[in-house]
Amino acid sequence: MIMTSHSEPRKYRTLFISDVHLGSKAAKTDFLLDFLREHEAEKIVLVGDIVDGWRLKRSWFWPQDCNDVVQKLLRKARKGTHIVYIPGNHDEFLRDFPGTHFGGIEVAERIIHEAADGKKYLVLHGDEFDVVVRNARLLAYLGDWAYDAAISINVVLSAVRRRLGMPYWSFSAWAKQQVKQAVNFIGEFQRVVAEEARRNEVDGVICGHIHHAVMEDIDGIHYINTGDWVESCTAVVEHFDGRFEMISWGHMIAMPKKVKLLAAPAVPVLLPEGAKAEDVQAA
Ligand SMILES: [Mn+2]
Repeated sequence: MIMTSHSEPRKYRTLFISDVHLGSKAAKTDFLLDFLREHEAEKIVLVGDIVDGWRLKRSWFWPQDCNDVVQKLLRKARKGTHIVYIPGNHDEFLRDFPGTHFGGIEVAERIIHEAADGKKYLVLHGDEFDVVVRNARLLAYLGDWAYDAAISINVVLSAVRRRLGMPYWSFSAWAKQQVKQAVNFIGEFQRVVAEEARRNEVDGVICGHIHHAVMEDIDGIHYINTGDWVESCTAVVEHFDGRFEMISWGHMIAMPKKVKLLAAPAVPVLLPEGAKAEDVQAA
């Protein structure tokens, strides 16, 4: 556990965290615990893949740190923090419970977040767009109905696979194996998600899933990806004036681990042999 001696935690209007992958050995729970101690917000949105259900299904790995993270969040909820949990594809077991609450934490498929400055943001995990990115050219040709159908089919297929006990087939995972195409994939994903925000007539979108933290303008849409707590240790905060900021917590703590962190690929297990992290990071 990391011991730090800061005074008061920093306060924000909203805090967005995704892709913690609790239950996977790669989860940087010590960093996250430290981060949660130092940061408070009126509202915390968990943007998916917080618990790695697939990993847990294969082999149970749940050290005390994982309980500490859950306890920390539940305690914050008890103390009045509004916490929303948007399930991702790794914690899709929660998708069967939209609208329910557990321990004061609300489960929702996606939400519209209204920032302090009145701007609206669509918040979702983002895995439903894997299929759209994969078939981008075909869907553009076929039009809107095919786009909607592709997303619905993907949702139904993954539900069927789940019932059969099969792991979710993730296009992003597959795409990252094709290292040369990974750069294209990230760009395509961002474009498709921004397009979904436009369809919802909002100013921006906040998502996770591809473990690529970034805040940028994509054709007039404010695209925010919260990154992950497997490698980059990033979170996005909304200040009380509606301004968003990316916080990179891995770089905030000076410790030997940092060197390893910077050198590790975004999703180490997904890289083919001989591939270098830089190949993926090049985007
Ligand atoms: Mn995901």
